[in-house]
Amino acid sequence: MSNILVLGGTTEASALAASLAERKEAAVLSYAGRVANPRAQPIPVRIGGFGGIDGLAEYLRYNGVTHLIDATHPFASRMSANAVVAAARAGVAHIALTRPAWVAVEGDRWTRVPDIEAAVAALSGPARRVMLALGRMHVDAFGAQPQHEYLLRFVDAPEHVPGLPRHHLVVDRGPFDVEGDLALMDTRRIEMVVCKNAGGSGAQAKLHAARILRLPVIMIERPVLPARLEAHRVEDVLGWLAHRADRGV
Ligand code: 3Y8
Ligand code: NAP
Repeated sequence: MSNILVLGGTTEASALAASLAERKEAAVLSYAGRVANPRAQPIPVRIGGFGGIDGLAEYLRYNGVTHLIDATHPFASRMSANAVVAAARAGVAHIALTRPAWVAVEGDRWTRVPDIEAAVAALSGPARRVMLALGRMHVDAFGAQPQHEYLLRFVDAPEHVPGLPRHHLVVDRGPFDVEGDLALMDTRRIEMVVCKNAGGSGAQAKLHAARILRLPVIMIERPVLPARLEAHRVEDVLGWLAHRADRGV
């Protein structure tokens, strides 16, 4: 009998949770607790960190988890690294559900940078109107480039005013659509977009809009993740679960 833990926080994790609910699988979806009201799920939800690798390994053992499915965001690198080690330590089957990185297509004007610090450095130069589509966690780093007029987009209203001298804040959660992002970027007269290579469809609208508006994009590449079994589609994860069930593991 399977007992599944899904590490969530992405569109794909929610799609997987819906499939597991349809199949009446015993499954729990886990959120870190980063936002006030995470999306409701059709399976039980737990919220909060596990307490590092040891905490997750203990959670897996104590709850008799048989399968750990890491469906977190590609930039949730600490969670993903912990999941690989904790699953091995607890003897639990592990797979990651992750989306392929976006690739530039005809008309895209991307500058790839390895990390947030490099994205900050790439903003040296005269004041521009910059859409900082990175959420809340990394905003302060861009204080090193205070000359720009920033457009920020957070999931929740912040407790403190963001530390960028000139900014406009939009409080909105995705998934976003091209029409909405086009209107936002046009209205705010955006000249450049900074974003993470999140992959997937939920955050992709701004790239389509940037292509239409012929805007440059600073694309932050993904952090390196440990070697692990990966799937790009929910149906592949369901196949992996079925295959292991057939083998009685
Ligand atoms: C708490 C749980 C679903 C999942 C929806 C996806 C799509 C919409 C687009 C932009 C980019 C950004 C941000 C973004 C998107 C989906 C997905 C995705 C990007 C929720 C959610 C949680 C979070 C955490 C939040 C981060 C922030 C990042 C905003 C739920 C809504 C910028 C990532 O305030 C904070 O501390 C927010 C933190 C990590 C990155 C940051 O540095 O601020 N996501 N986002 C999860 C938890 O607690 O475990 O409410 O659904 C989930 C989603 N956000 O099921 O529909 O699949 O990626 N999330 C990025 O891609 O750069 C917004 O504005 O264009
Ligand atoms: P992270 O930096 O890799 O993880 C930091 C710590 O947060 C982890 O060590 C763990 O705490 C806790 N954590 C992270 N994800 C968790 C989960 N799903 N369930 C329980 N605990 C979790 O992670 P992050 O980048 O802050 O991402 C947090 C959440 O937001 C994840 O669900 C992720 O999928 C979602 N998200 C992140 C981004 C992004 O840009 N980073 C974008 C969209 C969605 P302990 O060590 O105590 O176990």
